[in-house]
Amino acid sequence: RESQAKKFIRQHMDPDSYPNIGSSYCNQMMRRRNMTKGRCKPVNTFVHEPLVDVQAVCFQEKVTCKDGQSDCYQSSSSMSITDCRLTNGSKYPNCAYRTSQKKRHIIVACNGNPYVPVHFDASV
Ligand code: CPA
Repeated sequence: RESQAKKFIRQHMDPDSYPNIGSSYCNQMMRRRNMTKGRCKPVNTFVHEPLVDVQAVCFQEKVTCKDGQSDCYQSSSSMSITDCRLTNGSKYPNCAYRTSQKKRHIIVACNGNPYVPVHFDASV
């Protein structure tokens, strides 16, 4: 079965496509990365930075996660991200997303040994 660390990479890492991101980026990427199977995942963030820089966030500022757990970390630098949000009228299996590019600090939850990102909590 897919590990939590691999799942984070599949769902949230896209270091290479930036800055060539068009308005259909989320429609294509949400499907290509298997987040439109069974249901349309409502919100998902892709990070356009090297994997090592995202993994390093696990050793940066510790913050409380949205669910109250204490294993979240906020990046010290702002990072290039793309925020994908399901549009209001979108109906499964036709998952339609709005694509917005941003520079934000990311907040991820980390777990395991090695201690790596397993969940994307928020961008601020
Ligand atoms: P994911 O990273 O796969 O919040 C729900 C999903 O929406 C979440 O999925 C991330 C995504 N999202 C996003 N960008 C946003 C807001 C939301 O991409 N701006 O979560 C992976 C797994 O982690 C899930 O099975 C739940 C689990 N999880 C939730 N909180 C956790 C925590 N504090 N520590 C460890 N695992 C946690």
